[in-house]
Amino acid sequence: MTLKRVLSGIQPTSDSFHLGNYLGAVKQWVELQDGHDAFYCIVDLHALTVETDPKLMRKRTLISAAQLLALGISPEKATLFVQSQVPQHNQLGWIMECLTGFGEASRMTQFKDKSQKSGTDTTRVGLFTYPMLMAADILLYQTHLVPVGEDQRQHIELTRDIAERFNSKYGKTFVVPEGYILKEGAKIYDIAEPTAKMSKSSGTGAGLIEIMDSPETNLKKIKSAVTDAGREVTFDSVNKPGISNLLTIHSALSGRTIKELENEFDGKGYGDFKSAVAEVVVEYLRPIRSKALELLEDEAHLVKILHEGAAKAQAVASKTLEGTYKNLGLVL
Ligand code: AQP
Repeated sequence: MTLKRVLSGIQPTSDSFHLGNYLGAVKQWVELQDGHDAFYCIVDLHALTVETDPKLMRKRTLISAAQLLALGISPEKATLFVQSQVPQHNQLGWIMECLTGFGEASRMTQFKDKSQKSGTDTTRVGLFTYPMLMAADILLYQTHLVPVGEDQRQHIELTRDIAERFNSKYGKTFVVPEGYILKEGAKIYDIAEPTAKMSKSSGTGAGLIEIMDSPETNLKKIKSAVTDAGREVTFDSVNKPGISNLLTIHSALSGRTIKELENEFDGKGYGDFKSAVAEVVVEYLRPIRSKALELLEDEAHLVKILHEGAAKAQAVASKTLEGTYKNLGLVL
């Protein structure tokens, strides 16, 4: 039986992943590497859509690899690689751009939000075409499942539309992928501003729980998390977004249901609850951070894992690209 293929990517745009990246995406990556043929990619070309510093780019790519391994991605089970080391991504990316309508691309809310924030003078064309490169990332691997957070749903829909359009116009070339988006925990909110997505590029930093931050820093941030009116620890995302977000985080990391947590904290105040969340988060992240720091001490080993992953990825990607060129009538 051939295993279903899984693909997902993460940008090396920060010195640390945050809890939203982990709970919305990477935790599922780890689970899906068993029983699936998984490809996980550090999408450095996507990171170039905003201002970058070459020194930071290298450092953050390696930090990303170290964190993914520390979080449980195994190079024996999954193919872990860097996007720019597989040139077929750019090559198929162009084809995807030529298949996407300008109006269709203009409807992408992530582009609208980000470009509105930074203004047209500093917004790059690459940010606009980012979803088409993402479609290429996915379709190159004949992917069945794409584990991502809720914020990527629209990009997955676009990928499906492009794949279906290509297949019906030029003959069956791509598997039409499905998003793998959790019902609960697919969107983790900023703990200082719980109506906004936890994100590296927005917010003050006070609401961002980072995997590579020290236990002391994370403890402090969670104890200062914004809560809501009232004192009942109950899940109500409309009236109690702060407490609901903390319940989601606790539940995802401790494996206990929201109902169990509501019962445990029945009659106790927000202070006790926040202390419990802080302890769960800090103890969960402590060994992961240590492991990532240890892996970073041997850069050559990290680079070797990534090179081996890129070779495996290229073998699959080159086949799809060849089929795509052939179906488009390009002379091979
Ligand atoms: N807050 C979140 N909740 C759930 N999932 C999230 N993801 C990101 N934020 C949340 C998921 O993480 C994966 C990697 O995404 P990325 O590499 O695109 O990271 P990002 O979008 O750069 O992370 P940020 O913090 O959201 O950065 P900004 O806002 O600066 O672009 C994806 O599967 C994503 O869904």
